Amino acid sequence: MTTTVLSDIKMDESQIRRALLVVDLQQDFTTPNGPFKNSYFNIDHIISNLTTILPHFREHNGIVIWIKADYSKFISEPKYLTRPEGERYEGIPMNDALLSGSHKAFPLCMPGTDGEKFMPEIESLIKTDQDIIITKTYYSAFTDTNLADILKDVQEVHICGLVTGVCVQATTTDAFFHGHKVFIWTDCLGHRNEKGHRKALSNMKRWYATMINSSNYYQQATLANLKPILYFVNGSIPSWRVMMVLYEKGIDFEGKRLKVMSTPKETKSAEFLAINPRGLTPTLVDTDGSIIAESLAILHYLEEYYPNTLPLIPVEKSEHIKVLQRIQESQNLVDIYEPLEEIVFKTPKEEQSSHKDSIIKTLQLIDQELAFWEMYLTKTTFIACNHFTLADCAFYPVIAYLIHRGLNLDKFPILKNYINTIKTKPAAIKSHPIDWVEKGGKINIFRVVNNIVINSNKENE
Ligand SMILES: N[C@@H](CCC(=O)N[C@@H](CS)C(=O)NCC(=O)O)C(=O)O
Repeated sequence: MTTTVLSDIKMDESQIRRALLVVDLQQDFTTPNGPFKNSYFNIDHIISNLTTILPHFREHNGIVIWIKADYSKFISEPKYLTRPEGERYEGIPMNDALLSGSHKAFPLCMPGTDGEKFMPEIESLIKTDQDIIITKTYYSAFTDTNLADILKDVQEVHICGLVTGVCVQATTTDAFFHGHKVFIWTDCLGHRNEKGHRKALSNMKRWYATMINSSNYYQQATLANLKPILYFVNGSIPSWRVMMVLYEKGIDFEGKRLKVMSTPKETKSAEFLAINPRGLTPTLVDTDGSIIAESLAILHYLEEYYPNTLPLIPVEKSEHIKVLQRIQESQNLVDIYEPLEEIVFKTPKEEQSSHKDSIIKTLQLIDQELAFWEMYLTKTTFIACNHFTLADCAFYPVIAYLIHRGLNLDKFPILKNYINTIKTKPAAIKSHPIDWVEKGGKINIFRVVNNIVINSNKENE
C-alpha cells in the first residue's frame, strides 16, 4: 500500500504552504530566575530573530502557530503515535517513552500563573487575527491537540523554541511521521545545557529534519525543494552505485548523462571540468551548490545529508562497521578486474597474447576475491548484515557489471542467489544501465581473455 506523504508533493514555490511552530516560549522557561535559569539559550536573541523574520514568513504562505504547554495534569502515561505505513518510515525511531510523555517532575506552566504566560515581548509578536495558539499537555504539540488537522494542507513545518531535546524534538519527530518536510531554525532554540542541545540537534538532523537559519529560512528551504543533479556515465559502476542509493532512499534527482564514447568525451568538456576538474563521474551537485565526486564518498554524503530518507547505515555498532568495511572492500574487485579491460580495449590485437600470464593471474585473483564475498553471504542475507545497506549499493553494481561482461558465477551459488534477489529490487531496476539487456554486453570480456589464453597456448605448442 502506498501513502501520500505531504513532503513528497512537488509544487511551485508560490504554492508551498508552510507553518512555523514556536514551541513553549512561556515565562517558566524564559524568566531569568525561573526553573530554566542558566540554560543554554539567549531569549533576547530568539526574540530578535523572530521579530525580524515573522513578517516575512507570514507573507510567504506561512502560518505562525504558538505552542503553549499546560502541565497541570501531571500525566504519567506516555501516548505513542502510530507508525504510518510506507518505506519512508520503516526503521526510523519514533518518540520514546520520555518524548511521548509529559512533564510531571515539578509544577510547570500551571494555568493561572505567570509562568504559564508568554513574556510581554512574545505577546507583542503574536498577530491575534492571523496566528494560531495551541495548548498542549504532552511534550509533543501533536498529542491530544488538533495540530495535525490544522497542518493537513501544509507541506513545510518549521520549528523553533524551547527546549531542543524535549518538546522541540518530540514535536519534530511527530511532524516527520505526519508526513511533513521539517525544518529546524537552529538560531531560535534552547536547551538546559549545550551537550543535550547538540545531541538533540544531531538526532533530529539524522532522522527527521533539515537544519536551517531563521534569517535565510526562505532561501534554504527553497534550496531544499530543488533537486540535486547527478552527472553520470551510463553503465559505469561508480555512477550505478550512487543511483542505486538515490533510488533506494527515494531522493528525487536530475540525472545528466555524459557520453564517453563520443570524441571529444563529454566528461572532458570545459563546462563539466569546471564542476569536476578530473572530468570523472559520478559527480553530484547538491541543491545548496555543494559538489562532491567519488562514488563511495557520495554514498556517505547522501546518508549524512539526507537525514529524512531511508537510513542505509545501521546504528548497531557491529553492523555499522561491517557496512563501512564492505563499502571499501567492494573496490577490490573493481581494481582486480580492471587490467582485463585494459588488455581487451586498449592493447593492439597482435600484442594481446603477450599478456597471457597476467590474464591467468587476474582470473585467479578474481576467483579468490569472489570466494570472500561468497563466504560473507553464508553469514548474512545481504552483503554486510541481514538487511539492505549502503554496502549492497556499493557492491551489487560491481558484480552485476562483471556478469554483464561475461563473468560466470557457477562456482559461487550463494552469490548468484544474492544477485537474483537484489536485481528485483525497485532501486536496482531503476538504476540499471539504460539499454543493457539480460544476455550480457556486446563484448564478453571473460570470453575474449579466455580465448587469448587458448590461442596463446596453441601458438606455443
Ligand atoms: N574512483 C572514481 C572513479 C570514477 C570514474 O573513473 N568514472 C569514469 C566512469 S567509470 C568516468 O567518468 N570516466 C570519464 C572519462 O574517462 O572521461 C569513483 O568511484 O567515482
